Amino acid sequence: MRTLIFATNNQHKLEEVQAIIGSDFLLKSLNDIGCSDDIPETGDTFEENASQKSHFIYERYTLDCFADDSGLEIECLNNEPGVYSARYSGSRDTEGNMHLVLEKLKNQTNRKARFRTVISLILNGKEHLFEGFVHGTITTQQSGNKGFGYDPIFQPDGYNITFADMSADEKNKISHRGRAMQNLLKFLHDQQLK
Ligand code: ITT
Repeated sequence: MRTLIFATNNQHKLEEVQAIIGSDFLLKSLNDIGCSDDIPETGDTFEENASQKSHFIYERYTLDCFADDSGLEIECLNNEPGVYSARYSGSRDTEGNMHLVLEKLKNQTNRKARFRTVISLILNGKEHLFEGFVHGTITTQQSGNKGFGYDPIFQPDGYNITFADMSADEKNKISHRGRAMQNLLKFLHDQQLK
């Protein structure tokens, strides 16, 4: 079985990706490889940040690895918070971040948004990028207690519940990260690396 390192410090992302990847690959976390560094993310785009994170690990450990950079893009806010999603309110305070979004969208009728993920995979020293989107709207109040981040205020198109109201399986089937991971898995299967 092939081993892949997922370069993230976000436990929720790790659990989502573990559920998607199933038993086809042995997924190892940064903890599993003894990496406790705060990996820099200084890019202006999801692509740059995902690439920065995967290269950081590859350069130190020379292991096949991937990293995801993701975030929420809100149409009427010129795609903010985007790459600043994790610290939109100035810190990693999920409640504060959601509160700021709801405040900025107060009285806004255009509440269209999307989540986007870019994954950078480094396999045998070569980088491959994968992308996933999910379109939806920002609700007027929080609902649900599952998931993480902005899930309680994001309602995917075609549903009348938020990501935080969904089971992990349901979210993974339609989410930005779920779709980007499906693209990555298809690539690995096509290369017969399973
Ligand atoms: P790593 O960089 O260690 O992977 P992170 O939390 O810093 O973890 P990102 O830089 O990709 O991850 O920041 C993404 C932020 O966007 C994240 O902290 C959440 O606030 C939000 N986000 C990303 N995916 C999300 C999802 O599926 N549901 C809700 N919010 C999400």
